[in-house]
Amino acid sequence: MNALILVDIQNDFVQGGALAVKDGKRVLEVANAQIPQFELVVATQDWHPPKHGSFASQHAGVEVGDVFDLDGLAQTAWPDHCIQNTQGAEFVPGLNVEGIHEVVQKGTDPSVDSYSGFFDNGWRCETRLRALLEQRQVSHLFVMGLATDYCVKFTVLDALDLGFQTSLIEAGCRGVDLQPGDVEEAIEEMKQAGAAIV
Ligand code: VGL
Ligand code: ZN
Repeated sequence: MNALILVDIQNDFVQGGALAVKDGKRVLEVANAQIPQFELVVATQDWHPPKHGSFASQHAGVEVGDVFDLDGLAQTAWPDHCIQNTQGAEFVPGLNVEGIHEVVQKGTDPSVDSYSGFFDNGWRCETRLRALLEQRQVSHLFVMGLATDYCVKFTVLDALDLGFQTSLIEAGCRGVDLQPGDVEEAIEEMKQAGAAIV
């Protein structure tokens, strides 16, 4: 059985959002075209408490884009984004939310960031994503969304690690490209790890 994983298609990651990804809204049409083709559609949501440790605003002298130590892990500092129950954390209007069967939220622990839909960045805690997929006997994942070089990449790498056959729907992804070339590198990394790029 196949499942579609929609990664973080949320207001803060598209035009006008706190951490807008260039052309982020372009993933909507791809998502809406794909959704009806899957028996199981799972959407992840970045879902931070207001004082999340990944926010530059929480650390004196740390600016957006800096890398600092957060509880023993190298952490990129982000603007405040995807705060629980705010408009920025909502799915982008126009996304076919009726076609989404399950929503998995991540990034709720203020002390650790969580790019992957499966685990936090320290692989300390797991979301319910794997259990949900195993319950439905899913073997093949099709992954798309925002952002290619962060949440999409880490979701794909964890999925492969967990033994899921994994395909990246490239046209349905857009990236941050904090450093130019990051997106290309992320796609290469997913490919090397065994993802099919479709
Ligand atoms: C993401 C940076 C911080 C993402 C989430 O969804 O790719 N990136 N939080
Ligand atoms: Zn985040």
